[in-house]
Amino acid sequence: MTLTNSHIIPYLKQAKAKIDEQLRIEISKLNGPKVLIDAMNYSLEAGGKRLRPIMLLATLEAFGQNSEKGIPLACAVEMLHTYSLIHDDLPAMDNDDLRRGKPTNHKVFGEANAILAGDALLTYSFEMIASLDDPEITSQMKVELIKQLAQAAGAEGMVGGQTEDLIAENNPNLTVEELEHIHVNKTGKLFIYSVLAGAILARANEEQMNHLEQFAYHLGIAFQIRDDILDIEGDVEKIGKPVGSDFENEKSTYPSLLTVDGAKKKLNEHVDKAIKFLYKANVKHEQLETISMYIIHRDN
Ligand code: GRG
Repeated sequence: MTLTNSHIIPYLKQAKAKIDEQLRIEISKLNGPKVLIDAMNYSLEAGGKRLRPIMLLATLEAFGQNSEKGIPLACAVEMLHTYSLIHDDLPAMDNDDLRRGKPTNHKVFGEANAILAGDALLTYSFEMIASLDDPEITSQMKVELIKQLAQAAGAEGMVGGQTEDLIAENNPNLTVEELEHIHVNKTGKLFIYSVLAGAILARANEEQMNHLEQFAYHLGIAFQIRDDILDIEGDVEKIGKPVGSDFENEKSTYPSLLTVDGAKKKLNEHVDKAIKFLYKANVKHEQLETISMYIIHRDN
Protein backbone atom coordinates (compact mmCIF):
# COMPACT_ATOMS: atom_id res chain seq x y z
CA MET A 1 0.00 0.00 0.00
CA THR A 2 1.37 3.41 -0.89
CA LEU A 3 0.60 6.36 1.31
CA THR A 4 1.76 9.84 0.38
CA ASN A 5 2.60 12.79 2.59
CA SER A 6 -0.75 14.33 1.71
CA HIS A 7 -2.41 11.49 3.66
CA ILE A 8 0.07 11.39 6.50
CA ILE A 9 0.53 15.03 7.42
CA PRO A 10 -3.12 15.98 8.11
CA TYR A 11 -3.59 12.90 10.30
CA LEU A 12 -0.44 13.61 12.32
CA LYS A 13 -1.25 17.32 12.64
CA GLN A 14 -4.69 16.61 13.99
CA ALA A 15 -3.46 14.07 16.52
CA LYS A 16 -0.58 16.34 17.58
CA ALA A 17 -2.98 19.25 18.18
CA LYS A 18 -5.05 17.11 20.56
CA ILE A 19 -1.94 16.01 22.47
CA ASP A 20 -0.59 19.56 22.66
CA GLU A 21 -3.85 20.84 24.08
CA GLN A 22 -4.03 18.12 26.75
CA LEU A 23 -0.37 18.61 27.70
CA ARG A 24 -1.18 22.24 28.45
CA ILE A 25 -4.13 21.16 30.59
CA GLU A 26 -2.08 18.56 32.48
CA ILE A 27 0.79 20.92 33.24
CA SER A 28 -1.63 23.65 34.37
CA LYS A 29 -2.80 21.28 37.14
CA LEU A 30 0.67 21.33 38.72
CA ASN A 31 1.45 23.68 41.59
CA GLY A 32 5.21 23.88 41.81
CA PRO A 33 7.91 26.56 41.86
CA LYS A 34 7.52 28.81 38.83
CA VAL A 35 11.02 28.19 37.48
CA LEU A 36 10.42 24.43 37.59
CA ILE A 37 7.07 24.59 35.82
CA ASP A 38 8.53 27.02 33.25
CA ALA A 39 11.42 24.65 32.57
CA MET A 40 9.06 21.68 32.19
CA ASN A 41 6.83 23.69 29.88
CA TYR A 42 9.72 24.99 27.83
CA SER A 43 10.71 21.51 26.66
CA LEU A 44 7.15 20.22 26.42
CA GLU A 45 6.29 23.07 24.08
CA ALA A 46 9.53 23.03 22.10
CA GLY A 47 8.05 21.43 19.00
CA GLY A 48 8.21 17.67 19.44
CA LYS A 49 6.54 15.50 16.82
CA ARG A 50 4.53 13.58 19.48
CA LEU A 51 5.16 10.29 17.67
CA ARG A 52 4.84 8.06 20.73
CA PRO A 53 1.50 9.49 21.92
CA ILE A 54 0.21 9.45 18.36
CA MET A 55 1.09 5.76 18.11
CA LEU A 56 -0.82 5.09 21.32
CA LEU A 57 -3.90 6.85 19.95
CA ALA A 58 -3.60 5.13 16.59
CA THR A 59 -3.45 1.76 18.36
CA LEU A 60 -6.75 2.51 20.09
CA GLU A 61 -8.24 3.40 16.71
CA ALA A 62 -6.88 0.14 15.34
CA PHE A 63 -9.26 -1.58 17.75
CA GLY A 64 -12.15 0.57 16.56
CA GLN A 65 -12.07 2.63 19.76
CA ASN A 66 -12.33 6.36 20.25
CA SER A 67 -8.79 7.67 20.67
CA GLU A 68 -9.98 10.43 23.06
CA LYS A 69 -9.84 8.04 25.99
CA GLY A 70 -6.12 7.47 25.42
CA ILE A 71 -5.13 11.15 25.41
CA PRO A 72 -4.16 11.55 29.11
CA LEU A 73 -2.13 8.32 29.00
CA ALA A 74 -0.52 9.41 25.74
CA CYS A 75 0.45 12.69 27.43
CA ALA A 76 2.08 10.77 30.28
CA VAL A 77 4.28 9.01 27.70
CA GLU A 78 5.22 12.34 26.13
CA MET A 79 6.14 13.77 29.57
CA LEU A 80 8.49 10.85 30.10
CA HIS A 81 9.96 11.18 26.61
CA THR A 82 10.55 14.90 27.22
CA TYR A 83 12.41 14.15 30.45
CA SER A 84 14.71 11.79 28.54
CA LEU A 85 15.55 14.46 25.97
CA ILE A 86 16.30 17.10 28.64
CA HIS A 87 18.64 14.74 30.48
CA ASP A 88 20.20 13.45 27.26
CA ASP A 89 21.22 17.03 26.33
CA LEU A 90 22.97 17.72 29.67
CA PRO A 91 26.72 18.38 29.75
CA ALA A 92 27.27 15.03 31.49
CA MET A 93 25.55 13.22 28.60
CA ASP A 94 25.50 14.57 25.03
CA ASN A 95 26.28 18.16 26.01
CA ASP A 96 24.04 19.66 23.34
CA ASP A 97 23.33 23.37 22.99
CA LEU A 98 20.37 22.97 20.66
CA ARG A 99 17.37 20.68 20.48
CA ARG A 100 14.70 21.02 17.81
CA GLY A 101 16.55 24.17 16.72
CA LYS A 102 16.14 25.87 20.10
CA PRO A 103 18.54 26.25 23.04
CA THR A 104 18.47 23.15 25.22
CA ASN A 105 16.78 23.25 28.60
CA HIS A 106 19.98 23.61 30.62
CA LYS A 107 21.17 26.45 28.37
CA VAL A 108 18.03 28.42 29.27
CA PHE A 109 17.33 27.37 32.86
CA GLY A 110 20.73 26.16 34.09
CA GLU A 111 21.88 22.61 34.69
CA ALA A 112 20.27 22.11 38.11
CA ASN A 113 16.85 23.29 36.94
CA ALA A 114 17.09 21.13 33.81
CA ILE A 115 17.83 18.04 35.91
CA LEU A 116 14.93 18.88 38.21
CA ALA A 117 12.54 19.60 35.31
CA GLY A 118 13.39 16.18 33.88
CA ASP A 119 12.87 14.54 37.28
CA ALA A 120 9.51 16.26 37.69
CA LEU A 121 8.33 15.24 34.21
CA LEU A 122 9.34 11.64 34.88
CA THR A 123 7.53 11.44 38.20
CA TYR A 124 4.48 13.32 36.92
CA SER A 125 4.05 10.80 34.13
CA PHE A 126 3.48 8.04 36.69
CA GLU A 127 1.20 10.24 38.79
CA MET A 128 -0.87 10.92 35.68
CA ILE A 129 -1.38 7.23 35.00
CA ALA A 130 -2.31 6.52 38.61
CA SER A 131 -4.82 9.40 38.40
CA LEU A 132 -6.50 8.33 35.14
CA ASP A 133 -10.15 9.11 35.69
CA ASP A 134 -12.08 6.74 33.45
CA PRO A 135 -14.36 4.00 34.77
CA GLU A 136 -13.28 1.74 31.89
CA ILE A 137 -9.67 1.88 33.08
CA THR A 138 -9.58 -0.39 36.11
CA SER A 139 -7.04 -0.18 38.95
CA GLN A 140 -5.53 -3.42 37.68
CA MET A 141 -5.04 -1.89 34.23
CA LYS A 142 -3.39 1.17 35.79
CA VAL A 143 -0.96 -1.00 37.76
CA GLU A 144 -0.07 -2.86 34.55
CA LEU A 145 0.36 0.41 32.63
CA ILE A 146 2.61 1.81 35.39
CA LYS A 147 4.65 -1.40 35.67
CA GLN A 148 5.23 -1.66 31.93
CA LEU A 149 6.18 2.01 31.66
CA ALA A 150 8.69 1.63 34.50
CA GLN A 151 10.17 -1.40 32.72
CA ALA A 152 10.34 0.38 29.37
CA ALA A 153 11.96 3.48 30.86
CA GLY A 154 14.25 1.98 33.52
CA ALA A 155 17.38 -0.14 33.79
CA GLU A 156 16.02 -2.80 31.43
CA GLY A 157 14.86 -0.20 28.94
CA MET A 158 15.67 3.40 28.10
CA VAL A 159 18.03 4.21 30.98
CA GLY A 160 19.84 0.90 30.49
CA GLY A 161 20.12 1.61 26.76
CA GLN A 162 21.48 5.07 27.42
CA THR A 163 24.11 3.54 29.73
CA GLU A 164 25.07 0.97 27.10
CA ASP A 165 25.26 3.75 24.55
CA LEU A 166 27.74 5.69 26.70
CA ILE A 167 29.85 2.54 27.15
CA ALA A 168 29.75 1.84 23.40
CA GLU A 169 31.33 5.24 22.68
CA ASN A 170 34.65 3.66 23.68
CA ASN A 171 34.18 0.56 21.55
CA PRO A 172 35.50 0.98 18.01
CA ASN A 173 34.48 -2.59 17.14
CA LEU A 174 30.78 -2.34 17.90
CA THR A 175 28.74 -4.76 15.78
CA VAL A 176 25.38 -4.05 14.13
CA GLU A 177 23.79 -6.54 16.53
CA GLU A 178 25.22 -4.68 19.53
CA LEU A 179 24.09 -1.35 18.10
CA GLU A 180 20.61 -2.74 17.55
CA HIS A 181 20.45 -4.03 21.13
CA ILE A 182 21.34 -0.55 22.44
CA HIS A 183 18.71 1.16 20.32
CA VAL A 184 15.99 -1.33 21.13
CA ASN A 185 16.49 -0.45 24.80
CA LYS A 186 17.22 3.23 24.42
CA THR A 187 14.42 4.20 22.05
CA GLY A 188 12.58 1.06 20.97
CA LYS A 189 11.10 0.12 24.33
CA LEU A 190 9.18 3.39 24.65
CA PHE A 191 7.77 2.88 21.15
CA ILE A 192 6.76 -0.63 22.12
CA TYR A 193 5.20 0.68 25.32
CA SER A 194 3.19 3.28 23.42
CA VAL A 195 1.60 0.62 21.23
CA LEU A 196 1.06 -1.89 24.04
CA ALA A 197 -0.44 0.79 26.31
CA GLY A 198 -3.02 1.51 23.61
CA ALA A 199 -3.63 -2.22 23.27
CA ILE A 200 -4.08 -2.59 27.04
CA LEU A 201 -6.68 0.19 27.03
CA ALA A 202 -8.39 -1.53 24.10
CA ARG A 203 -8.29 -4.88 25.94
CA ALA A 204 -6.40 -6.65 23.16
CA ASN A 205 -6.00 -10.40 23.43
CA GLU A 206 -2.62 -12.04 24.05
CA GLU A 207 -2.01 -12.94 20.41
CA GLN A 208 -2.71 -9.39 19.30
CA MET A 209 -0.40 -8.06 22.02
CA ASN A 210 2.42 -10.29 20.79
CA HIS A 211 2.00 -9.25 17.16
CA LEU A 212 1.75 -5.57 18.06
CA GLU A 213 4.84 -5.84 20.22
CA GLN A 214 6.76 -7.21 17.23
CA PHE A 215 5.29 -4.49 15.01
CA ALA A 216 6.51 -1.76 17.38
CA TYR A 217 9.88 -3.47 17.88
CA HIS A 218 10.68 -3.33 14.18
CA LEU A 219 9.21 0.14 13.79
CA GLY A 220 11.38 1.42 16.65
CA ILE A 221 14.51 0.14 14.91
CA ALA A 222 13.37 1.64 11.61
CA PHE A 223 12.86 4.97 13.40
CA GLN A 224 16.41 4.90 14.74
CA ILE A 225 17.92 3.98 11.37
CA ARG A 226 16.01 6.84 9.73
CA ASP A 227 17.31 9.15 12.46
CA ASP A 228 20.92 8.10 11.76
CA ILE A 229 20.43 8.63 8.01
CA LEU A 230 18.89 12.06 8.64
CA ASP A 231 21.93 13.01 10.75
CA ILE A 232 24.28 12.10 7.89
CA GLU A 233 22.15 13.89 5.30
CA GLY A 234 22.06 16.95 7.58
CA ASP A 235 25.86 16.96 7.89
CA VAL A 236 26.32 16.60 4.15
CA GLU A 237 23.93 19.51 3.58
CA LYS A 238 25.72 21.68 6.16
CA ILE A 239 29.39 20.91 5.53
CA GLY A 240 29.43 18.96 2.28
CA LYS A 241 30.44 15.65 3.92
CA PRO A 242 29.51 13.53 6.93
CA VAL A 243 31.04 14.71 10.22
CA GLY A 244 34.27 12.73 10.81
CA SER A 245 34.70 11.93 7.13
CA ASP A 246 34.62 8.23 6.30
CA PHE A 247 33.07 7.82 9.74
CA GLU A 248 36.47 7.50 11.43
CA ASN A 249 36.56 8.28 15.18
CA GLU A 250 32.80 8.82 15.13
CA LYS A 251 30.15 7.17 17.24
CA SER A 252 28.89 3.98 15.57
CA THR A 253 25.64 4.41 13.67
CA TYR A 254 23.81 2.29 11.12
CA PRO A 255 25.31 4.20 8.16
CA SER A 256 28.82 4.05 9.67
CA LEU A 257 28.56 0.28 10.10
CA LEU A 258 26.56 -0.54 6.96
CA THR A 259 27.04 2.46 4.59
CA VAL A 260 24.10 4.76 3.84
CA ASP A 261 22.70 2.40 1.20
CA GLY A 262 23.08 -0.56 3.54
CA ALA A 263 21.29 1.36 6.30
CA LYS A 264 18.44 2.24 3.91
CA LYS A 265 18.11 -1.41 2.95
CA LYS A 266 17.99 -2.42 6.62
CA LEU A 267 15.42 0.26 7.33
CA ASN A 268 13.15 -1.08 4.59
CA GLU A 269 13.58 -4.63 5.91
CA HIS A 270 12.44 -3.54 9.37
CA VAL A 271 9.48 -1.59 8.02
CA ASP A 272 8.41 -4.62 5.96
CA LYS A 273 8.62 -6.81 9.06
CA ALA A 274 6.72 -4.24 11.12
CA ILE A 275 3.89 -4.11 8.59
CA LYS A 276 3.78 -7.91 8.40
CA PHE A 277 3.23 -8.14 12.16
CA LEU A 278 0.72 -5.29 12.07
CA TYR A 279 -1.38 -7.23 9.56
CA LYS A 280 -1.07 -10.39 11.67
CA ALA A 281 -2.55 -8.54 14.65
CA ASN A 282 -5.83 -8.49 12.76
CA VAL A 283 -6.72 -4.91 13.64
CA LYS A 284 -7.72 -1.88 11.56
CA HIS A 285 -4.23 -1.10 10.41
CA GLU A 286 -4.60 2.14 8.41
CA GLN A 287 -3.45 4.73 10.97
CA LEU A 288 -0.59 2.65 12.34
CA GLU A 289 0.53 1.93 8.81
CA THR A 290 0.31 5.64 8.03
CA ILE A 291 2.63 6.43 10.93
CA SER A 292 5.05 3.71 9.87
CA MET A 293 5.25 5.29 6.41
CA TYR A 294 5.84 8.70 7.96
CA ILE A 295 8.69 7.32 10.03
CA ILE A 296 10.55 6.07 6.98
CA HIS A 297 9.87 9.16 4.90
CA ARG A 298 10.18 11.86 7.61
CA ASP A 299 12.74 14.58 7.09
CA ASN A 300 13.11 15.83 10.69
C1 GRG B 1 18.91 10.43 29.49
C2 GRG B 1 17.57 8.65 30.67
C3 GRG B 1 18.04 9.24 29.44
C4 GRG B 1 17.67 8.68 28.31
C5 GRG B 1 17.95 9.26 27.02
C6 GRG B 1 15.73 8.73 24.29
C7 GRG B 1 17.07 9.04 24.82
C8 GRG B 1 17.56 8.30 25.98
C9 GRG B 1 17.82 9.99 24.30
C10 GRG B 1 17.38 10.80 23.18
C11 GRG B 1 18.55 11.08 22.35
C12 GRG B 1 18.34 10.65 20.98
C13 GRG B 1 18.60 11.69 19.96
C14 GRG B 1 17.96 9.42 20.72
C15 GRG B 1 17.73 8.90 19.42
C16 GRG B 1 16.27 8.71 19.26
C17 GRG B 1 15.63 9.98 18.99
C18 GRG B 1 15.81 10.60 17.68
C19 GRG B 1 14.88 10.55 19.89
C20 GRG B 1 14.12 11.77 19.63
O1 GRG B 1 12.80 11.37 19.37
P1 GRG B 1 11.83 12.19 18.44
O2 GRG B 1 12.43 12.38 17.08
O3 GRG B 1 11.84 13.57 19.20
O4 GRG B 1 10.49 11.55 18.51
P2 GRG B 1 10.83 14.79 19.16
O5 GRG B 1 11.74 15.98 19.15
O6 GRG B 1 9.97 14.73 17.95
O7 GRG B 1 10.06 14.67 20.42
